[in-house]
Amino acid sequence: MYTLLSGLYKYVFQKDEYCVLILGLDNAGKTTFLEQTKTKFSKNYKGMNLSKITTTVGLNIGTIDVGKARLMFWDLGGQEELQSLWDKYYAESHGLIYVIDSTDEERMSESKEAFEKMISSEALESVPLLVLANKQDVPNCLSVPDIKTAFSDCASKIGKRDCLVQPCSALTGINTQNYFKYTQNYRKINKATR
Ligand SMILES: Nc1nc2c(ncn2[C@@H]2O[C@H](COP(=O)(O)OP(=O)(O)OP(=O)(O)O)[C@@H](O)[C@H]2O)c(=O)[nH]1
Ligand SMILES: [Mg+2]
Repeated sequence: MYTLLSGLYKYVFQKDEYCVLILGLDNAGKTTFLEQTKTKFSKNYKGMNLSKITTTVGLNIGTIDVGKARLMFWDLGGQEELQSLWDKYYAESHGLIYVIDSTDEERMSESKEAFEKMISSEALESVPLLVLANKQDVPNCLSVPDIKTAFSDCASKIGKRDCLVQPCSALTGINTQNYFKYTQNYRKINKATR
């Protein structure tokens, strides 16, 4: 009887927990995105001043609840010397958000290389991927089709994994909730495959 009741309790109240990695070059807007997301999804969270965010040395963690899912975000520093730490987190992740600075045409190939290296990892093989073309509030930034062209070499490495590319602005909050749809996708996929 206890087992039955505790099973029922868990079924009704316990949330499925997922770890979502937020990666991308330094200055892409990962921490801004995390703060914006925490503010949007957590009722009592008083968001920090987005203009006061400084470069991440190490990692920031944030948790939000979306329906029956609890998402734990790991936002890692994107500076070159910190990128070697990214793969330590791959095996534990259920979802991946890769943030691109759409205003930084000069570093687009550097971002593509970091992305390519990341998705080549076996540990991420079945992990669904959300690519955010960030800073779309800035006039004349690169569009999603421009970014898809710059990343076109990576198509075969993305393979059949679930991948969505979204324009957004972490600073203004435009489109930052779109990954909700993605969350539902990865829940289904991860339940089946991981
Ligand atoms: N205009 C604009 N600026 C943004 C946006 N998102 C982030 N920024 C700015 O870009 C800069 C870097 O943002 P961060 O969130 O610190 O970038 P990060 O990817 O976490 O960088 P690292 O921690 O160094 O890896 C900050 O000055 C932000 O205010 C955006 O959507 N639009
Ligand atoms: Mg950061």
